[in-house]
Amino acid sequence: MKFYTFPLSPNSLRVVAVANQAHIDLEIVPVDLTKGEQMKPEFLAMNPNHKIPTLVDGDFVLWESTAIMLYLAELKPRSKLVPKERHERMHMFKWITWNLSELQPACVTLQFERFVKKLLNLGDPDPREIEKGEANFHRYAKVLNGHLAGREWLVGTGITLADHHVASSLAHAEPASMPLGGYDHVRNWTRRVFETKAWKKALKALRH
Ligand SMILES: N[C@@H](CCC(=O)N[C@@H](CS)C(=O)NCC(=O)O)C(=O)O
Repeated sequence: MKFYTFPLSPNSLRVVAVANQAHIDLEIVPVDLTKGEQMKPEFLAMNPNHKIPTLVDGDFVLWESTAIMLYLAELKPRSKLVPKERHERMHMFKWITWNLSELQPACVTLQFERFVKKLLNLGDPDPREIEKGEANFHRYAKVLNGHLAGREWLVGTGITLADHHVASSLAHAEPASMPLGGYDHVRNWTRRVFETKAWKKALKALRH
C-alpha cells in the first residue's frame, strides 16, 4: 500500500500510527508541500484536493485521513481499533467528528500562526488569529480534560481510533505553544498515546 504524505502532517501521523497498531506496512511516498509537489498532475489525478495524506491500495485510491484510518482498521478487525459494542463505537465516532469540527481547527490555527509560518517564512503570527485560536482551544481542551478525568483512553478500556485521531491534533503542541497548562488529564493522556509503540514508530518514520 502506498501512502503519500508530508512528514510533519498530524493528519498523516495518525494514519501511520493506526497502520502500525494494525501491523500494516505502508510504503511511505513523500510529497514535498514546500515545493508544491501536491500540484503535479499525477498527484492531482489521485487527489484533486491537492492534499496529503492519500492512500493507494492497488487500484483503490482513498483520501481523507479519517476515511483512511477506518479503512485500515476494517482490514484488521482484530486490532480492536474500533469497539465492537455499538454505544462505544458511536462514542468513538463522536470524538472523531468532534475533533474534526471543534478541537482540530483551534489547534491548526495555533500551529499555523506559531509554527508553520516560521517554517515557511510566511511572516509574523497574526495576534487576532492567535486570540481566536486560544479561546477555542480552551473551550474544547476543558471538555477533553473533564472527560479524561479517571479515564485512561477516550472510549472503553483500550486505545481506539478516537485516541489516535484526537491526540494527533496535539502532536505539535510544543512548537505551537498550545496552552495546555492546567489540563493535566489531557497532558497525561497525550503522553500515554504518543508513548505507544505505534506512535513512537510513526514519529520516527515521519520526522526523520
Ligand atoms: N481533511 C484532510 C486534510 C488534509 C490536509 O489538510 N492536508 C494538508 C497538509 S496537513 C495539505 O496537503 N495541504 C496542501 C494543499 O492544500 O495544497 C484529511 O484529514 O486528510
